[in-house]
Amino acid sequence: MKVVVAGQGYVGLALAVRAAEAGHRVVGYDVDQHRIKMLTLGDSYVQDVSPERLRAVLDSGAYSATADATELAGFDLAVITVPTPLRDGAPDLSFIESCARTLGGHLRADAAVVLESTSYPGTTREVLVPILEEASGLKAGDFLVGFSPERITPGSRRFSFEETPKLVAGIDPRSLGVIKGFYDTVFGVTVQVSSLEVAELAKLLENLYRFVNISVINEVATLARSLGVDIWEAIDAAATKPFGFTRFTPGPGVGGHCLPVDPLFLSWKMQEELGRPLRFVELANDVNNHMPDYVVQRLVEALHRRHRTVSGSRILLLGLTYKINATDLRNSPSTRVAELLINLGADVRGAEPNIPNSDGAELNVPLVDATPGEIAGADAVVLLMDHSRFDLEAVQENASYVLDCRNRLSGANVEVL
Ligand code: SAJ
Repeated sequence: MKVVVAGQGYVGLALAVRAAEAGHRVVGYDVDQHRIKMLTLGDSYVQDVSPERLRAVLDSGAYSATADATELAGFDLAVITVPTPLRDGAPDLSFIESCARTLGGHLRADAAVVLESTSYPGTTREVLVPILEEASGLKAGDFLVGFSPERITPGSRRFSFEETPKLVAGIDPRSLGVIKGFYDTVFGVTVQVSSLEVAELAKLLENLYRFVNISVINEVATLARSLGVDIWEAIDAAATKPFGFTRFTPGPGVGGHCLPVDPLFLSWKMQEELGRPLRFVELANDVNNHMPDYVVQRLVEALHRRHRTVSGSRILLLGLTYKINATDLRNSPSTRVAELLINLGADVRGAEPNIPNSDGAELNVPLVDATPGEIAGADAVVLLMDHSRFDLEAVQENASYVLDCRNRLSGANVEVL
């Protein structure tokens, strides 16, 4: 099929390259000219798409990248993989809307448009379809429409892109048939559901589940600490139960552009529909958002025991991106920890091997390498993200004090969160 993938970020590029490898003729469309320039040169900026794979589909002619919407003409199937951020707690669908207008201008009868971007139940039917109809002069049914949530886990070594089952929904049986037929050529397993809204809600359930359950563990971790009980051992013990329990671990907060964001789509829709908040999301948000404060509170206590104050102390933060081995800084709790410590007058430095030190400009802390000297020179080290690139032995040996938020270290100089 002639396939357009609109939005060439970590979701769209992975899908575009995979579809090209599966034999489709794919046009990767993005409004960001710099991205298109890099893609055309074969430079992949997406962790899970290697330059070799990108160059192979470029060379074969199966994939091309463009910012020129006229090159979208004649597509059989277009997938929308653009961001759906929140603006002051409300969904910002402007990227979907502008993309729909662009695609609608090239939408022909019997061609399909699939939304992959995460949003509240009803978005495809109530927002996307009317714009496509208006821009194309056609009616849904003349063209095909579907929703298929992305399930990419950046940097995951366990679950590959194509092996993760893919939910597929269509606005009508014909849409479902054609769209499922496309995804069957790209993914090992596709799972069809009976409506667009079921697929939209399923996606939000996946991340609501994680977000709330991580917040439960975070809150109980603060109690366990006060009781002098090792929460990490208690979690491992609970996890020996082979059913009915999923292992989540405490941390300095919940970052990224999925977990802290997706549940808020549901919260917003609940308020819209029923006039009251989705209380679990509000509570989980509050607990998770206060974990950076809890990290700082633990540091204040630890330094106090050493007759030091945070003010004037040198503190080395290990791991500034939002999760282990991630390269993304979005909503990272680490930057909140840094901000709180700087406000208390600490000399804060950050070690983040997953981003170039030059990217430190956008961060609020100077970036250093986690050398034995930097570790030994700090009054306190905080292990926030236990990236594989860190030499944890060197941390354990050289730090005078470590607050270990990931339970990876041991020793008299180590305290766990
Ligand atoms: N976190 C904890 N404790 C945990 C798990 C996570 O504190 O037990 C924190 C992480 O440090 C991070 C945040 O939560 O700051 C989010 O971590 P995550 O493991 O959920 O990773 P994400 O945000 O990349 O979530 C994605 C999601 N994938 C999609 O939305 C397609 C999620 O559904 C996946 O389950 C998750 O990856 C995954 O399993 O890696």
